[in-house]
Amino acid sequence: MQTINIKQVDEIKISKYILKYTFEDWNNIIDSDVVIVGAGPSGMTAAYFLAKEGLKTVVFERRLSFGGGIGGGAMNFHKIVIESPADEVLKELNIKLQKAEEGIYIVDSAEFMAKLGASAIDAGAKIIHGINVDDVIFREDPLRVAGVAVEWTSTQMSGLHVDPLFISAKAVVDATGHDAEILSVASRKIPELGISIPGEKSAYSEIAEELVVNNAGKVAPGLYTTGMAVCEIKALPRMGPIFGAMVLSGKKVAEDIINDLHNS
Ligand code: 48H
Ligand code: FE2
Repeated sequence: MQTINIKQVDEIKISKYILKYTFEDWNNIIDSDVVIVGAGPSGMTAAYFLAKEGLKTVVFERRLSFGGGIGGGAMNFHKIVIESPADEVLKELNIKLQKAEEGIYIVDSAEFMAKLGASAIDAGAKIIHGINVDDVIFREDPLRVAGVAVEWTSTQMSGLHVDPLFISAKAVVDATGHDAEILSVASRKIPELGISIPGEKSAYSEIAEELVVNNAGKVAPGLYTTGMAVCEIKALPRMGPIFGAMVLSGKKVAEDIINDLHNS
C-alpha cells in the first residue's frame, strides 16, 4: 500500500501562524472603505460589487456561516425564485438558473449562497464570521456614521459585558435583514440623524420587489441600507422567498456608495 507523507507541524506553530495572519488581516480591515453588516444575499451582493470596484470591503456576520436567509429557502424547501433582471447578476456569478417562465427563474439555495459568497471573496471582500456588530461610531461637523463597534458573537451570547473594538469605514451598510439592527441602534443612540423605523408591512410581492430596490441606498451620511432592512425603515411590504430584490438592492447600494465615495 502506498504511504502518504504529510508535512509535520506542532500545535504551537499552528497557533502562532493563526494569530500572526489573523492580526495582519485585522490591522488591515480596521480602517476599511466599507463595512457591511450581515452576509445574507443583499450584503454579499453589495460586497461583490464594491470589492470588484477596488474598495476595501469587509462583511461582519454573526453566524459561523454565510447566506443569511438563503439557506432556509422557502419553508426549508431548497428552491428560491429569482426574477429578471436579477438573473443577469446570477449569470455573472455562474449560478445555474432554471427558467420557469419568461423572466422567472428557479435557483438552488445551496448553490446560490456558496457561489455568491465565493464571488464576493474572489472579488476581494473579506467575510468574517462569528462577529456581532452592536453599535456604530459617529462624528460631528459634519454629522456622520464613521464606523462600527464589533464583538464576538460568543461573548455577546455569554451575557458578559466586554467592551468592543472599533472599525472605521467611509460607508457602513445595514444588511442585517428583517431586524435592521444597525439602523435601529443608530436611530436610538444618535437621534440627530433623524432615522425612524416604522417596520415592514405584510406580504405584497408584486410591488415589494421594485420598492425595495428603488429605496435601497443612503439613510444618513455614512450609513446605507439594502435587502429586507429597507422594508423595515421605509414601511414596505415583504415578498416571501423571491430574492431578485435582495440581489438588485445589494447592487444598487454598492453603486450608490461607489458614486458617493468617488465624488467626496
Ligand atoms: C452581524 C448580523 C447582525 C449583527 C444580523 O436575513 P438576511 O438574509 O438579510 P437580507 O436582507 O440580505 O435577505 C433577506 C432574505 O433572506 C429574506 O429574509 C427575505 C427575502 N424575506 C422575505 C420575507 O417576506 O420574509 O441576512 C442577514 C444576515 C444574517 O446572516 C444575520 O446573521 C446577520 O445578517 N446579522 N451580523 N451583526 N448585528 N444582525
Ligand atoms: Fe424573510
